[in-house]
Amino acid sequence: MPDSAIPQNPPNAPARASTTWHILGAGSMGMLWATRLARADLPVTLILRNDDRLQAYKAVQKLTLIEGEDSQHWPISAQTPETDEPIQRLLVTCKAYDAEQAVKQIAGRLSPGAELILLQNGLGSQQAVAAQVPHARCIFASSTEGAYRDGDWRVVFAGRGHTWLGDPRHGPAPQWLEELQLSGIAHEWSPNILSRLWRKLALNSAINPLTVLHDCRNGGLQAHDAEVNTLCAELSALLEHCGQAEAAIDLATEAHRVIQATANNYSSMHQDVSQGRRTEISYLLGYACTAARNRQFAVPCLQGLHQRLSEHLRQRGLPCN
Ligand code: NAD
Ligand code: KPL
Repeated sequence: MPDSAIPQNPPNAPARASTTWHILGAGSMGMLWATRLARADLPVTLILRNDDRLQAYKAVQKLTLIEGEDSQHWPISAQTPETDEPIQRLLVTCKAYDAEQAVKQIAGRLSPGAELILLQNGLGSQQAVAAQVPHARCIFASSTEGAYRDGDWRVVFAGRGHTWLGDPRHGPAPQWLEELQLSGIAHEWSPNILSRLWRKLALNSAINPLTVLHDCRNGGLQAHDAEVNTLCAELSALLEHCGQAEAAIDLATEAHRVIQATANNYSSMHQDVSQGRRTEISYLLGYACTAARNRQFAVPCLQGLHQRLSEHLRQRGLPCN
């Protein structure tokens, strides 16, 4: 498709009317989902922070999805949280530290039986959101896709991956998964999404903080094997203690595999710190340390790492929560 073309309905568009995908958080992941859903001719509406952001969007009125050499524009509708329109299906793509506040703003708009899909990394924010909307169904998601913004309203699809979705209350898989299929969003329904989220949290906690403190790419941790092993041993013991034994299986082996497979990459936390952005530390390493403290389970190395990282962030004027 040529650059600047605005694509028309594809032949595989679903015949029946679909529920609108409201997307709260038009950042990297929000735009990546919005453009692919729109590409499948599904109804999508962005919920932007405020009227300033809405006016800025109205000046362009489209999102751009960049995949390799290809760039496509999608004229997606947008509104503010204050808009008076009911929401049946909400994809939340804010950072973990913004999700609760963002959902609070639109909670009054949720229809009876509304569904929320929470795409935050780590743990803690999903539970906080779910507690705020007790009558809605909250589906948790864990994604290995990679995307970044290279300008306002522009997203680069940087790494193909997979998204696991699941219901922590073990409800059935929703019908709308077929819409993800139509949109080319690689996904799987996970019967134990908490285990998946814990596993990713553990890997991110063993790798990301060390890349920040050693100021290296993921591959640089090959010179710090012993430190990675010690952290993985504590994380595995903690996971087992928290009833997440499955997430603990061969954790160190997996951490070393990820370090090798992504050797040339900077971790997401390293990128956040080097660009002066707030990290999601409280929902990764911080969540693990709090879980240990609540259970009076000793994790001295994780706690030491948390303190060193918090100090490092403080020195750079970044929040350590
Ligand atoms: P991002 O910072 O690019 O996007 C977040 C967006 O939310 C921003 O546009 C921000 O303005 C918006 N926002 C914040 N508060 C809001 C509010 N009250 N109302 C409306 N919008 C609001 O973040 P991202 O990279 O898309 O990450 C989102 C989540 O997905 C994070 O938890 C991240 O860890 C996870 N994730 C990201 C990637 C990736 O490659 N980017 C991959 C996997 C998982
Ligand atoms: O997910 C990651 C991240 O950078 O956030 C990996 C590549 C697994 C490193 O922890």
